[in-house]
Amino acid sequence: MTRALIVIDLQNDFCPGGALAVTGGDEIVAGVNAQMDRAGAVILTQDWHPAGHSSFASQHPGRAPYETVQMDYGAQVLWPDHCVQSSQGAAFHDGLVTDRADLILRKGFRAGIDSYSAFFENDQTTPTGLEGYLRSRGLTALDFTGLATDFCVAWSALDAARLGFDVRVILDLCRGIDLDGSMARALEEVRAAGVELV
Ligand code: VGL
Ligand code: ZN
Repeated sequence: MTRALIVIDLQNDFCPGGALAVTGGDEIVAGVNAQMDRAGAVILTQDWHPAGHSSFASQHPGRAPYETVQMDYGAQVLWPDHCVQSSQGAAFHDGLVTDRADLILRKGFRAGIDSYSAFFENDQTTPTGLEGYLRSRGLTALDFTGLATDFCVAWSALDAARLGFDVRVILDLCRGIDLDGSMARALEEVRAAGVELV
C-alpha cells in the first residue's frame, strides 16, 4: 500500500541552536531523507508565524515562555518567538531533502491562532486543507515523522486518526519537547486513538 510520509516542522528553530530547540532535533534528518525513498508521497509542514504571533510569550506582558494562557479557543502554551515567516529559523534544516516534497503545507499563519496540527488549527475546527489534499489523491495511509513529538506530531496524528486515516508515527524519526510530562501524555493519547507507534 502507498503510504504518505508527512514530515512535521523539520525547521531550524526546532533544531539545536534554534529559538525553540528540541533536543536532538537534527538527529532525525538523515533518517527522514532515507524514508522518503520508501514513501508513495512526501508532504512537509512548515510552522509559519507572522511576527508578533499570539502564541509568542513576547506578546503577553508579564508572561514567560512555556506558561499556559487561556485564549478564546482554549488553553495555549506560550512559546519563545519562533518560525517567523521568511526568517532563517523558519527555513527547513539545511540537510533536509526538500526537492522530494509533493506538498509543503504552511500552518500557524494567522496572528490570532496557533496551529499545532497539520489538519486543524488549535480551535480544532479551522481546517488547513490537508485532509482534502490527501483524500483527493487517494492517500489513506500516513506515516508521521518530525518535530515535536508531543506537540505538532501528536496533534497531527490524533487528528488524522479521528479523520479515519490509517496512521503510524515513526518514533525514531521524531524528537519531543517534554514540557511537564507532555511526552508520556501525548504518546498515551496517540496510542489510545489507535495510532501505531513504530
Ligand atoms: C511546535 C510549538 C510551537 C511544533 C510548533 O512544531 O511542535 N511546537 N510551534
Ligand atoms: Zn509554532
